Amino acid sequence: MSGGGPSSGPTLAFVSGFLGSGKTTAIVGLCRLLGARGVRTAIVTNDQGRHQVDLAFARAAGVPAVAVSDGCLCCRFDDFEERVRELAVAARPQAVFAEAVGSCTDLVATVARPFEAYRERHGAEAGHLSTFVDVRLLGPYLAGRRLPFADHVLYIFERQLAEADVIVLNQRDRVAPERAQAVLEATRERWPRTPALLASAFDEGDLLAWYDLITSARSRPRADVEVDYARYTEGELALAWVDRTLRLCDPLGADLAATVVALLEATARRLRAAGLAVGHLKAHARGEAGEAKLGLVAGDVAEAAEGEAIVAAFYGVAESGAEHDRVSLQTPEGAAGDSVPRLGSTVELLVNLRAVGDPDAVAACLDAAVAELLSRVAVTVDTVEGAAFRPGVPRPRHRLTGPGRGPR
Ligand SMILES: Nc1nc2c(ncn2[C@@H]2O[C@H](COP(=O)(O)OP(=O)(O)OP(=O)(O)O)[C@@H](O)[C@H]2O)c(=O)[nH]1
Ligand SMILES: [Mg+2]
Repeated sequence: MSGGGPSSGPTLAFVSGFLGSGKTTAIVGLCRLLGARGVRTAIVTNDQGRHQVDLAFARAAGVPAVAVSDGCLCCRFDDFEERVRELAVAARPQAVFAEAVGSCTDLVATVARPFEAYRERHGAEAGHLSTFVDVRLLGPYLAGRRLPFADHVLYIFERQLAEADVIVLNQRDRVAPERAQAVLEATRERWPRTPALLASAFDEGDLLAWYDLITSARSRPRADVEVDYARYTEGELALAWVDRTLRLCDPLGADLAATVVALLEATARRLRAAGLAVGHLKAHARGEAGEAKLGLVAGDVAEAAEGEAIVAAFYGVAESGAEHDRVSLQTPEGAAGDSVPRLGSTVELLVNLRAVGDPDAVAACLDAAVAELLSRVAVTVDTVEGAAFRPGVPRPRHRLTGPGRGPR
């Protein structure tokens, strides 16, 4: 990334990687670090839905952010360019991070190359494509163990890694160092031409090492990977997207943070019991006393599973599987650890739930968790809006392959 002077446009780093791998956490963390060092940054978030937890979280952290919504960057390429132009004027960033939807692949051909080719339209430089992956999922995947996703979903997971300029093995703080190192070595064996690093999205040194890699990695031809769109489409269609905005209120004025955590954990428990493997259950909660992002990802469930039982862990092995349903919390400043931040007694909760299965069945788990909550505590819950759908067939606006070189 050149860093861009006042007269040149920003450099744009593309960030892909499976649902819940830690893209937003790392990007927001890095933007805050760079901001403290005087580098102006901005973020483009992207989702198939309209109301994005990632956008809310980036803005809560004070990073200028815009969203490409209702489709992925490749299908909404013109909108993507427009948003980048808008950002360049509004925030004059030197570095922009564009996060792709976690179920997207083929980004080199359909996003990075077209972005390079149409530089004069938006004025930004195309940088590297970093692919994030949860080390807790990649380890078992490379070892040939079964993961609870259909083959076509795993196809997307694998293609994202195959086309990366840089692979970031994230969530390293969640596994023993020697295990993380073994996954790094297996990754280098599988994709020997691709620089790979272990990271925790909450570790400043790791984030700066990632930045260093994407700003200094030598130019190399962008990887031209084949993508079988029939399989890619099958993978997308196997997933469910459920978005919901809820307004919770405690009439006695009590803080609702623990209630929000309980609601999401009950949703996770019901998904498991229904055999619907979670990709990412994420939420942004904003109350009069504070805000937080809450989440549970596939890797958390895999981590909670013992030994070979990863698949079983996703499918209701134990009613008492509290470990499997533990939601983690983040404040705009960073990891919240075990402490639950105060939110207040009136909370707007935006839920983005991505799982494998039928959208109505996934939505029903959230509905049932709300009903369970209402039967237990005296809060009111109003649904402001909601949607349940499948991500849809990928139809890129452009697809460019060829001998073009990667970022300089
Ligand atoms: N301990 C730990 N938790 C992490 C790390 N990175 C992300 N998380 C947590 O993992 C969850 C998912 O992180 P996100 O940054 O939202 O993941 P994402 O890839 O942007 O997810 P999608 O946009 O839904 O695909 C959140 O609950 C984070 O707090 C990490 O390196 N270590
Ligand atoms: Mg994200």
